[in-house]
Amino acid sequence: MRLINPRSPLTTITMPDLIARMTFSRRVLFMPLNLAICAAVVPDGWDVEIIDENVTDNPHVPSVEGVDAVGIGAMTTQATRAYALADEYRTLGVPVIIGGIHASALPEEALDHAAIVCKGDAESTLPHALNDLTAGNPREIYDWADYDPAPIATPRKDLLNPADYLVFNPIQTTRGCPHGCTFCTTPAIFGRKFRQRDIGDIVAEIRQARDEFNSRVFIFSDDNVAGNHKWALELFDAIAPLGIKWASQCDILIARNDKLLRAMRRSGCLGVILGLESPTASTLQQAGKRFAHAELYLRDIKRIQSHRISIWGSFIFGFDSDSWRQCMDTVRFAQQARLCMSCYPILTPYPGTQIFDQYRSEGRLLTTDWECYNGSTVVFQPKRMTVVELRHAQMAAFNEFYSISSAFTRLRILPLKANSWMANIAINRGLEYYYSRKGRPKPHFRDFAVWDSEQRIARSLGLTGATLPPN
Ligand code: B12
Ligand code: SF4
Repeated sequence: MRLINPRSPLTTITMPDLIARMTFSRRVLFMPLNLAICAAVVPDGWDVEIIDENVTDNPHVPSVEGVDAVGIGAMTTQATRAYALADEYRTLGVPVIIGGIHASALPEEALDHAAIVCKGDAESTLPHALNDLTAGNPREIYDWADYDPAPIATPRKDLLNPADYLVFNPIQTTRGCPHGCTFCTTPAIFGRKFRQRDIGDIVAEIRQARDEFNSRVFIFSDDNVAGNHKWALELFDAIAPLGIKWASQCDILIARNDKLLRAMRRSGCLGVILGLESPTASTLQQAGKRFAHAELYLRDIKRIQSHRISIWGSFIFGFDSDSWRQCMDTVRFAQQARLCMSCYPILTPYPGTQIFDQYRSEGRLLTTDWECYNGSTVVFQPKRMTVVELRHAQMAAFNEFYSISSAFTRLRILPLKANSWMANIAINRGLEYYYSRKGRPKPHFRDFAVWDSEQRIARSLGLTGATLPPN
């Protein structure tokens, strides 16, 4: 069986040399954990190989030799390429199975290109699909909801080349999330079923990575590693003796549990990505983040930081109440909270989410070219900004947050946070390089004020059409 990770716009549309600069010359940030897990659950009797198009210079050329079936996994931004590959294999007469987050949201669309679609976890579906294929009577859709949930599998990393990836040993400890944010694919596709992996398996995978690859710092590739505080405490106590360092994603409710924060730090937690989305209450409301309270953000962030756990704040730009000033205030908030890192993806209405349904029914989707669903392209009509303004606000946010003066204020010199400094400088250099290659000045929020006054002058003169340059 051949498993394929299709090219992602992150590696093709973004400058590949920029990616290399920001990943210490590795080709790709993360290894395709989904396919390494698929490989682990392929039934006995099948040979398996993984092809990651993102680590090769040339696109994969489909061939039939030695291939009984092809499995393709894709998030939305990879779907177009996934379908092109599936079409080529279908023409060659090879049965194609498509799975992953996008096909789980739109199985009928995926069926136009593949013989079989697996909805949800591969652990619960792929063995059934392959056994039926061998028996000659496969179904079109295998939905994980129809089967007992299978335990989270240990990935087959032996099928990939560690030298290609910055993060070769991501460890998954949980799957899903107990919350139901309106823009998020996870509850939309997997429901709010929050599943935890066997702690013994997690410890064994970490030990193996430590022994085999000398890995000391791990990324727990979860949506919400501490979605269940009681279980998370057990996990953190179990990994504390391993002497590793780790980082992951979770929700801000950890701030209310000192015991958990102490256990996190004791177990080697360096930092967490928090999906803060916005420090504005009305925006959090549209995001459906019912458990989060903007007015408590600063206090909660300080509490987490007081345990020497760094915070990477993830914010989203483009909700209906967002104006450019509000986006600017979000960056100022991130600076005031002294976040070590932050990111500002553009709101993207992924298929399957409440926001996708809402924007489609309101006629606000500008495209369903899935390659554009990448967090850097505006694919819907925003309410309080133009498309160009929204993209400008995103890049102004990155530019201002990662400026050297901002880094000095947030990180200070002492005590030296070497990792955070390195990451901040890498991103600062990356932005510098990006705009010098584009031959354009770096964007700032002050451009909006200039632009506003130009518009006012233009209007008073009866002229129209002044726009900011695209990023
Ligand atoms: C780590 C991570 C990243 C990493 C690396 C991802 C990677 N491997 O390339 C980084 C930081 C680079 C990243 C970037 C982005 N990410 Co991300 N990321 C994640 C995260 C937290 C974990 C991914 C992971 O390893 N999952 C573990 C695997 C095992 O889960 P899985 O992929 O769902 O696979 C299972 C099933 O889907 C199925 N399956 C998958 N493939 C296949 C194939 C076959 C044949 C079969 C049968 C089954 C099957 O079986 C698997 C095992 O059970 C997920 C959250 C999540 N829930 O997955 C978000 C997530 C995948 N990311 C998301 C997004 C939006 C992005 C970005 C676009 C963000 C941005 N704005 O920049 C970029 C795009 C990256 C790109 N490649 O182009 C969204 C995807 C939404 C969507 N509809 O596409 C997710 C779901 C987050 C969310 N909650 O919305 N991401
Ligand atoms: S808390 Fe994060 S992972 Fe959970 S539903 Fe909300 S955005 Fe998704």
